[in-house]
Parts: sequence; C-alpha cells; structure tokens
Amino acid sequence: MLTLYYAPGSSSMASHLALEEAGAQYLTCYVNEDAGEHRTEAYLRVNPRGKVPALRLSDGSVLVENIAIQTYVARTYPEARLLPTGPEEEAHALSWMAFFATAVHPAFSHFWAPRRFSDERSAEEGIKVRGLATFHGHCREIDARLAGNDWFLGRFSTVDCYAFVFYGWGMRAGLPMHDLPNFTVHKDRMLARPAVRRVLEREGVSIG
Ligand SMILES: N[C@@H](CCC(=O)N[C@@H](CS)C(=O)NCC(=O)O)C(=O)O
Repeated sequence: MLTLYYAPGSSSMASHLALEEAGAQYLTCYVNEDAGEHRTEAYLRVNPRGKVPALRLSDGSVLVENIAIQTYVARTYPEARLLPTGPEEEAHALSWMAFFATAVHPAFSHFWAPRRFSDERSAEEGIKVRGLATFHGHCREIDARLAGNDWFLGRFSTVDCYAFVFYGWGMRAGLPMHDLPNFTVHKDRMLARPAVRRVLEREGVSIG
C-alpha cells in the first residue's frame, strides 16, 4: 500500500490530488509542519530533507519531490491518463512541472519564509516583497497560458493539479487572484472535480 505524507494546503496537495484523481489505493499521513513534525527524528527517517510530499511505495522505499511522485502516479495508473505518453507532450508536461517546482514554488517561499534567505533581519521585508511580486508574475504567466485552454495540456493532467495549489497560495497571500480570469476559471473547473473536493475536504482546506 502507498502512503502519502502531506501537510494541508502545501505543495504536497499536488501529489495528493494526483493520487486521488488516479483512483489509487493509498493511506495518508498528516505531517503537522506548524507543530514542527517534519523536523522530528521519526519524519526525518521518512524524508531526511524534512519536507512534504513523500510517498512510501509498496516496497518500503520512499519517493520525494512532487514531479517524481506525480510522474510515478501517472505511470502507475495509466488508465487515469494523468500525463501524456508521447515524447513531445510528455516533455511539455515536465517542462511546466519543472517551472512550478523550480521557479513558482521558490518565489512563494521567499514571501512565506524570508528568514531562510538572509541572516539580516533588515533584508526580510525586501525578500518578502520581491518574492510575492515574482510569484504574482508567474501566476500571470499561468493565466496567459490558460487563455482559451480548459487545461494546461490538451486534457486534464497532473500539471493542472500542481497549478491549482498555487491559486490557493495566491489567495492566502492576499493577491488579487480573481483578477486573473483564466486561472480563476481553471480553479473553478478544478473545484468541480469530485476527486479535488475529496482532497480539499480531507486536508481541511478551502480555495475560493
Ligand atoms: N522540491 C520539493 C519541495 C517540497 C517543499 O518545499 N515542501 C514544503 C511544503 S510546501 C515543506 O515541506 N517545507 C518544510 C520545510 O522546508 O521546512 C517538491 O517539489 O516536492
């Protein structure tokens, strides 16, 4: 049996959504990051990097990193068609997910946890402001991509699961996400999916 280690509303929700959309059989383990559970010895044995998501596979090994987990889920449950299989389409999917993991997520981290990026207290505010502005710019790029497209690729995929998390983060940060019409409609399209609603309910998160 698979076990997903997750923190509500965090980037692990992208992997959680992929598992639920795939119709996978899996257990969940809530890692309370606010209480520091991700830094406990017990969790560091799961993921020595102290981050979620982590997915324990049936053979006992642990897979980390959203892109890897989402690709694993898509390939393990091909009938769910969560990622394209043609080389070009697959590369485009990976390209979007890599952008999310290496640019969009880190930009938000600058806003959310500025202390990680400087020892100078006086630098924090500037890091926060720049991080949020960069994140907002990435959200605008996502919005532009979705103009005239229901989904990132020709059909629903894990890329959509991943992008949905960032809409929620933008709302949480107080950005005017409703001013991004295509991203907002995409978020509504996601909210109409039963699997998405189940994950939000399990995580106790609302994205509006
Ligand atoms: N590159 C990783 C990033 C994972 C990550 O940063 N997770 C955050 C939650 S959004 C976390 O667990 N942070 C805890 C910490 O860094 O202390 C991925 O894409 O899976």
